[in-house]
Amino acid sequence: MKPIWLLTFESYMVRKVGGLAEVPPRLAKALREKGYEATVFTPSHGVKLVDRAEEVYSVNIRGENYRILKYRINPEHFVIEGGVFDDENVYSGGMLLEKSAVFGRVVGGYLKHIVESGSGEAPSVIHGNDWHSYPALLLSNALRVEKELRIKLVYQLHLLSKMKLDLDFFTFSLNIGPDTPVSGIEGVKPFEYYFNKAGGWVEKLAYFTVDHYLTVSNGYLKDVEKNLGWEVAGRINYIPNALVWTSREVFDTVAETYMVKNPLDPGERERVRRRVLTEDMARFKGVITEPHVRESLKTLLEHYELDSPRPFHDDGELVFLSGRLAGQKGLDILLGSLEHIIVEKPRVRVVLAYIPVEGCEPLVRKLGEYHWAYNENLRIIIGKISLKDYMSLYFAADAYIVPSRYEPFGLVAVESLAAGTPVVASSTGGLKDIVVDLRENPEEGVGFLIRPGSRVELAETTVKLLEIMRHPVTQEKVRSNCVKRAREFSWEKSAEKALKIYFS
Ligand code: NHF
Repeated sequence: MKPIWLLTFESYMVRKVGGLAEVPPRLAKALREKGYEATVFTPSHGVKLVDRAEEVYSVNIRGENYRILKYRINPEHFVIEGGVFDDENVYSGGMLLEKSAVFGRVVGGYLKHIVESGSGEAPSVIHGNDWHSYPALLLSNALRVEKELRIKLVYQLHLLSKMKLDLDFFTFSLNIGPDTPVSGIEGVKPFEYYFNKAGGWVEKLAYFTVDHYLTVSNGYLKDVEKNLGWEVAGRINYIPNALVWTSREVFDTVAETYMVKNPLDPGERERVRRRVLTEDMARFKGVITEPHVRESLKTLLEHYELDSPRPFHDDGELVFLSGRLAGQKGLDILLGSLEHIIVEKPRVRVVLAYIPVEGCEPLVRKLGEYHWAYNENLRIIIGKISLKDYMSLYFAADAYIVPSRYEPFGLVAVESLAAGTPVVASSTGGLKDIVVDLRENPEEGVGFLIRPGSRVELAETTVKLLEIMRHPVTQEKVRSNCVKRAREFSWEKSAEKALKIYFS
């Protein structure tokens, strides 16, 4: 069987910023379990994996030497290192365009090399994720036309960026001339034709020039269609994301630290919560991995004393939130509803664990002000914490909140369900597919869906959920619903759907 290449700017096995890092490697692993030779291609972003690697290809681009290193991990990774990829910033620091172009040229160069030398097997499918992988798809497209190759090109959108690029970018950074023949929805045409049709908008250009255009949930698919325009209606498909961790993995990990015997037992949950809130919080110190972001936030974090979280004086109902520190995630909506929640539930403990991204300074300032004002009830962790501590927070929580303005999938929601913790989420994108509302389905409900942006609804439903969780019998029932619901999101199912799309 011919290989399947999955291209991504993030893999949790090399470098992770957000949810994207979880998806290609997990899909690749599930495809391998079905007997397909799936490989993840990703830049090193300055990371050196400890495993021994074999160099499969090297190329010189503008005086820099780039290498593809093959790592025999599961799933197999081809990590590209050298030149711009020695830089540790993934999306920040002004190198992104250059990184995306070089990624394209190395992957495209490697494809050409194996086709011409016959030294390896050309893939049957190249599946690019988000616009950073598009240059690689485009160069593969041009090569496919030139050499009459049989390769399916697949593009999966994880978050609309509306990124626009100049024709110069393609001409100078990718060596794709305006006349280069590429194939697309209207057949083989000069590149400039599709470029103009898309107005330089990469996500639209991708739509015109790949064989299958996908996103990550049924809910988000509708948003994408609306955004891209009438031509795309009914022609986009989706492969749902799935579990980052199983309930077993969370429960086993938590049991190691907190000696939990029955993970659904409300008494045991409360014991873990007390330990987490009143003792262990002290060591939940976040690490910021992108140097550019770390530098720009250093003084702000010190100023607002956000650099090391203090434990709470005593226990209380725990509401947990996490994610990237971006406007999309709606953190300001939660902050706006805090007063209301605290008035109703004075002992509530709200813990936020957020990964900062470029340009998040205004949000950090806002967080800093709330941190001072709501000292009794609020703790903020900025940066990454260990997986074990992250799982413990999910496990200890009585409610998890996803106040996103829009959300392609919302991996955090399934992470929470797998930990047995119910979710209050905005009714948007993938969250609509994940959360079963307790008001509509009391038997199988796992939380509440609310109008995106509504502070009042957010406060009211959070208070309501905390009330429900106060009663041990209902709490246990809701928690077991969450665990059951999480099982619906399996990579096995998603890999099956991917294969149907690839080979249809
Ligand atoms: O889960 C991976 C992730 C999604 O909703 C998430 C997002 C970016 O915003 O598909 O991509």
